[in-house]
Amino acid sequence: MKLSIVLSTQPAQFQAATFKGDLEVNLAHIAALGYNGVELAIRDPKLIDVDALEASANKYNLRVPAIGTGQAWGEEGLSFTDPNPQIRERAIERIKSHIPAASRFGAVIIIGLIRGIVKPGVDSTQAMEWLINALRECSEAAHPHGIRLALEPINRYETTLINNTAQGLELINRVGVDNFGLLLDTFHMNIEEPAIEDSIRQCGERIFHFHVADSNRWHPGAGHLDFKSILTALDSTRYQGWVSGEFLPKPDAETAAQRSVAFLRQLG
Ligand code: LER
Ligand code: MN
Repeated sequence: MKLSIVLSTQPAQFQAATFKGDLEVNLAHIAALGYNGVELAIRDPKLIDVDALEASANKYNLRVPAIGTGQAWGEEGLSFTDPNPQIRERAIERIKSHIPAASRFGAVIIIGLIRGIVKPGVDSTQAMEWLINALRECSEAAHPHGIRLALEPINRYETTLINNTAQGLELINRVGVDNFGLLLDTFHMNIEEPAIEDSIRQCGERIFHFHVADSNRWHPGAGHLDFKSILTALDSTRYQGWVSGEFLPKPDAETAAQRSVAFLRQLG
């Protein structure tokens, strides 16, 4: 099992990015704990020195399987479904601007909260149309670089657009491009899916990335999810990607990361 963990490259409010702060120190800790990679949360690639980042990741022998983009929503309010066309356009350009770094690392680009919510006064059919067009445009721009986009179904308390895998699969059909798939997150699945394992099997080869957190969003092993059964279902889809920890830094980031890697590795 290839294990990674979320690391924020810039200050952010999002609480479940386990590691924040000094990048080099965090990379050293993550590698020492036995992780194989880091999922980088990047608000704006313009603020990042990709060469330096690549050199640091290489120094600690860490891969970068995915790039998280949600901070552009959390910190700047960019979204694919904002009623203001300029904000929608900036969100599309922001996602396209991740393509060079994603190509460098061979990383999946994550579409989380930057998809937005159905804002008051916006018709939900219209919001869905904006979303589909934006996803198609970004996926088509990423395609020649061999880069894939993964939309994450996110629970109802955080967004009103695409909460579960059934909606995610319908969206895939409507976007209609091969390099667009899903990121499944066990925390959100525990809230929204009738049966987590069935949903994983239904998504099959369209699972492009996978987040793990327990039912309470602490590290795996701290809540009541059955990770043995969940990972067996993931394996049955012939998933070749990464299992990426995205959980609260509780009781603290290092302890959580250490307990997660120990717990997941003993599951086999
Ligand atoms: C991001 O991966 C995520 O899971 C969301 O909860 C972001 O708020
Ligand atoms: Mn997630």
